Amino acid sequence: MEKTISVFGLGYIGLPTAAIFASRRFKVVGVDVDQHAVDTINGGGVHIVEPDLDMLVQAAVTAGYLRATTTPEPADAFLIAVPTPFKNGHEPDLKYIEAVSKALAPVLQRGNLVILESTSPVGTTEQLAAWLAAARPDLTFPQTHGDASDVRIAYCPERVLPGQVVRELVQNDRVIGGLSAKCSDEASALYKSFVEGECIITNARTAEMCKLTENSFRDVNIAFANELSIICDKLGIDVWELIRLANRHPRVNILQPGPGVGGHCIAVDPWFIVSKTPEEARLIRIAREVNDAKPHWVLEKIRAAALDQRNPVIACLGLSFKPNIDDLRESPALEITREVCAMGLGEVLAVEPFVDELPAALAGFDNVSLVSAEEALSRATIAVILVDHAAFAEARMPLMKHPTVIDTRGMLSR
Ligand code: SAJ
Repeated sequence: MEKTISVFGLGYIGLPTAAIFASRRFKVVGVDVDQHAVDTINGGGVHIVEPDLDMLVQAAVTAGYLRATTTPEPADAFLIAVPTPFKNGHEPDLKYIEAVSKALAPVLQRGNLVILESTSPVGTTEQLAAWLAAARPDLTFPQTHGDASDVRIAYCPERVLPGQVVRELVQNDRVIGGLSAKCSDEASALYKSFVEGECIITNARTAEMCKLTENSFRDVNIAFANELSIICDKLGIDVWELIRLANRHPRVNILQPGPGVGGHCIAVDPWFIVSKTPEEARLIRIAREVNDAKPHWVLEKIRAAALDQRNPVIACLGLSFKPNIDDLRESPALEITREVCAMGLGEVLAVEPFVDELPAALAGFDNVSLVSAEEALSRATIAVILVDHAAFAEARMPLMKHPTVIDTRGMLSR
C-alpha cells in the first residue's frame, strides 16, 4: 500500500521536505496553522522564496502527491518541522512542538512513526514522546516499551543551507536519533527514499546536540573573526588580508567577519546549549555576545563618520541577513539601517536588490528611501556595505573611488 506522510509546519524546512517526499511518490499531506500558506500550496504556489522550490511544489501538487490542510489527518509517518524560537532571557520556547503534539495525538495509530526535525534543546524528543504518551494511554511508546512500542519516535535534524535547500536536502548526510533501535531503523529507511548522503544512526539526545553543535561551531568561529576585525581596526591592519594570510596555514581556517550574525538558526541555537548548561557553556555564550555586539560597533563607526560631515547622506547597501537571498529575518543589516534612521544622522538610502518596497521595519521613518545601488552611490556621502550581494559587483569600482566607505564584509578587500 502507498505510504502517507504528514508534515507539520510548511515553512522553510517542512515545505521542501514535503515536496521532495511527494516527488518520490509518497502521498504527502502538509499541515499548517496558516490558512494563507495552505491555500497557496494547494494552488500549486509557494509562500516562501527558495530556489527551485516553486517548481518542485507545483509538480507535486499537480501530480496529486502533495496537498495542504489546517486539520491533522491519520498517516503512516509524521514529520514535525515547526519553529523553536527562544523566549525572554534566551530560554527555548517549545510551544509550537507542544501544540503539534496536541494536534497530532488524536490521529496517531499503532505502527506510526513520528520524527522531530525542528532544532531543539537536548531532551525535547523525550518531552515530545511524554506529551504523546500522556494524550494516548491506549498506545505504547518507546520510552516505556523500547523496540516493542506501538509508536516509533526519532529525532532527525534538518541541516540545509537557506538558498541551497533543495540540493542539500538530497545530498547532505542525515543524523538520525531514535528513542529505540527500531525507531532509528524505521526513520532511516524513510529518509533513504530520497537522501543520497549517508543516514547515520545515534540516539535522540546526541542527534539533538549534534545540530546545536554544528551551528555553535559556526557561531564561535564567526565570533573569532568578528573579534579579530575589531582588534585589527584598532591596530590599523586589514583584517581580510590578515585572514587570507593566516588561512594559508594548513591547519587554520578562519571564517569571515561581518556586521553581525543573522538568520533564525546560528544566532538562536547556541542559546539552547547555554540555557541547559549555563555554568559550563562559557565560550559558546561569549561567542553569542561578541556576535550580538558587532552591529553596535558598526553603528558607532557610522555615527562617527556622520558627525564628521555637515549634511551626511548615508547609503546602506544590503538589508538581508546574508548575501544573495531575500530573507530579512533577524538581519543585522536591516537592524543597523533601522538604527541609522532612528538616530537621525541624516538622509538614509537603503539598497536591497531582493525587495521592491521598503521593509516594514523602515517604513515608519521619513528620512529613508529604497533606491538602486547606482543612485545611492551617486548621492551618498557615506557608503556602508552591509551585505556583499553578487548583484553589487558593478558597484565595486564606484565604491573603491568613494571617499567614505564602511565595508563590514571586506568586499573591497578581495
Ligand atoms: N556569517 C558571517 N561570516 C561567515 C559566515 C556567515 O558573518 O563567515 C553570517 C552570515 O552573514 C549570516 C549568519 O552568519 O548573517 C548565518 O549565515 P550562515 O550562512 O552561516 O548560516 P545559515 O543561518 O544560513 O544556516 C545555518 C547552516 N549551519 C551551518 O552551516 C553549520 C545550515 O547548514 C543550517 O541548516 C541552518 O543554519 C539551520 O537551519 O540551522
